[in-house]
Order: sequence, then structure tokens, then C-alpha cells
Amino acid sequence: DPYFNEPKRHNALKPASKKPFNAELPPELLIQSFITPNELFYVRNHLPVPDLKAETYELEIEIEGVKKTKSFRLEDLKKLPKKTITATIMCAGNRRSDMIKHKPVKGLNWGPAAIGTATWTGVPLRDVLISAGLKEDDDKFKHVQFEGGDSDVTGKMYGASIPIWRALDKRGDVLLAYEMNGVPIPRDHGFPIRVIVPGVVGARNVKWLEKITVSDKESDSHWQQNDYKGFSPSTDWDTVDFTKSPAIQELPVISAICQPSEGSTVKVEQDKITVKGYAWSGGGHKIVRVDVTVDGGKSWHVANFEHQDAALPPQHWAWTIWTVKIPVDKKSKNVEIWAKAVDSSYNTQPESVENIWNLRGVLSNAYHKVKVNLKR
Ligand code: MTE
Ligand code: MO
Repeated sequence: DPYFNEPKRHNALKPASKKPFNAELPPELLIQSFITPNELFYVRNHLPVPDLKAETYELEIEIEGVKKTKSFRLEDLKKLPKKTITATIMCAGNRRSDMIKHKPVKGLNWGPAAIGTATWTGVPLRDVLISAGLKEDDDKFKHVQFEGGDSDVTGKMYGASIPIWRALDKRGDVLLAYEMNGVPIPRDHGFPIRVIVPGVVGARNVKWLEKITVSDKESDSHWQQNDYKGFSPSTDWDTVDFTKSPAIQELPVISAICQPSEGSTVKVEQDKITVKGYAWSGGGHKIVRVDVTVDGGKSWHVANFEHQDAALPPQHWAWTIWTVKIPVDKKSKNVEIWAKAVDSSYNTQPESVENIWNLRGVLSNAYHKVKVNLKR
């Protein structure tokens, strides 16, 4: 069993699959705090978790066309000037279950909690690349590729890439992180080094980082080329051509109602119910408004922000926790709550899931709709 040496996990994490391990929190627990505790952070693994050791860890950096590669030990990286950012990471498959309700897709049945927020401390990727000999104005390179220490039975490692401009942008805050919420990154989340690409889909935030390649090409890994891409609702497995869609990088604006959760019973107090959730947008955009309705959009209520990071766009990397009290009809026994967020570019969420459905069930950011029962 290649999964014989997996780390211990908190029992609040509800597995979507066990081997590889993939799990998320119940939505009510997810929004209990602005910073997600490490042991409650969703886990998305494609392969067995490698057991890397701090003492023997080495990161190899190759700049294509340059004969000598450079390698860094963990202590070398820790000697470089460090930076801490607060960033949300979200899986492209977050809220996929809403798409599955409409029509089946290929992918794990994620609810709204394949997302989490942490402080990440590490060395800016930019500084490491420059110290490895990369010239900032060298325009033959277009991408920075990452390989993780996790591999399949054929020895293929998990891999992904990001455009070089993002890796080199001082304001991009791309980190080679060694701490998550002030402690060494736990094994499930990439010990000892993980790439943090704030504002960009989880899949590019490569864990257990072992190799970086500066190249004129994207990563040729399965997860960059044949997965994590969006398609038309009418594209099916017979017609899909993965070369025709770009790899997902920045994620679109999303929100979710976490409390009350789907199917639960809520207490009506002074003819109102309290609704709470999160909203987030990729690319460093900030959430500027969250609208919530319980009457199918006849009246919208603007939510209050319970917690929002002060960082300005385009460096606003963390989610917003919002809450709102909404009046409900005196006689109704149940309601459907809808939420939608607006980001600092005035992008908002699509109304219906039908028209954004895709065969992999990614980018599921339609209005979040939750049916609940009322108790008086
Ligand atoms: N990195 C490696 N090496 N292997 C992986 O399977 N999964 C990716 C990304 N980095 C993955 C990886 C995906 S799809 C996501 S959503 C995030 O890690 C999940 O990060 P987390 O498990 O820390 O929440
Ligand atoms: Mo993911």
C-alpha cells in the first residue's frame, strides 16, 4: 500500500476520498475563524504524502540553457530575508457538488469548504530565482515550473507552473513558504517547503517542492495540461480538447453561505435569521460587497464584513467573512437563501450553475443557494 505512511488527521475533516486523502470541514466550522487552524485546513492530495526530512531536504533550481543547476538546503532558504503574508488557498473544485446536482462531472464531490486561509512565512520566489542567477530582464523565459516530492507508481511527480511575470513581480508575493500560521508547514500541506502563489488556484501552490525550472514552456504535467481547465457546458468527454483551453491561474470571485448550511434548521429571532459565510476573489482582488436574498432576488440585503484583511488590491489575498440578519416571511416554514459577492473590479458571480457547468466541475462560482427550515 503506497499510503502506508500518511500523517494523522483531525476527525473534523470529512473525507471526500481516503487514498489519496482529500477532506474538508463542515461549512459551519469553516467560518469560525478568519485564520483557519492548520489541523482544520482542507487537504487536497493527488498522491501519497512524501515524508521529507528537514536535514536532507534540497531544492534544485534549473534555468534552462544554463548548464549548472543550483541547489538550496532548507537552512540556506531560511537565511534569506523572509516575508509573511495572509492568503487564502482554494481548490478549483470548491463547490463542485453544486455542479454535480445539475449534471454529473468527473471529480471529487467538494462542498463549499475546499478553501482555507493562513499566514504563510517564507522567502520570496523572486529573490531565490535571482540568487540562482536569473536575470530579471531576460525575456526568453515565460514560465516557472514546480515539481513536488510526491510521485505516482511510474515515478511521475506532481507538477504545475505559473507565468514568469508573476514569479518575478515584487507585488505578486509568491513565496517558498516554510511556515503556516507560525509553525513549520505540516506534512499534509507541504513540509518542508511549499510554493504559495496568492490569488492563484490551489493546484499551482505546489507542496513538498523539490525542483524549480525556469523555462520558455509551461509544465508538461497532467495537472497543468490535461486537468484544471474550463470548458463550455456543451463540451463532453467525446469532444473535449484540452489543448484548446488555458490552464486555470487566477480564480474568479466566489462566495458561500456556511451558516446555516444546506438542509439545516434555523431559529427565527425577531422575525429575522442570521446568515454567515465567506467571499473571496483571485488575482488579489478585494471583496467590496456581498448581497444576500431570501426571496429569489426581489430584495437584496447587503452583508456586513465581520473580518476583512486591510491589504489593498491587487495584493488582497485573503477571504472576507460576512454576516447579515434578514427578515423572513412570518408564515413561511422554509426559505432558500442566495448569496453573491462583488469584487474590486466589479466582477460578480453568475446567477445559475447550468450555464457554467463543465465536465470537470471546476470554477463552480454561481450564486450560492442554500435551502433551510425555519423554527420559531
Ligand atoms: N502539490 C503537490 N505536490 N501535490 C498535490 O497533490 N495538490 C494541489 C496543491 N498542491 C497538490 C499540490 C491542489 S489541487 C490543491 S487544491 C492544493 O495543493 C491543496 O492544498 P492543501 O492540501 O494544503 O489544502
Ligand atoms: Mo485543487
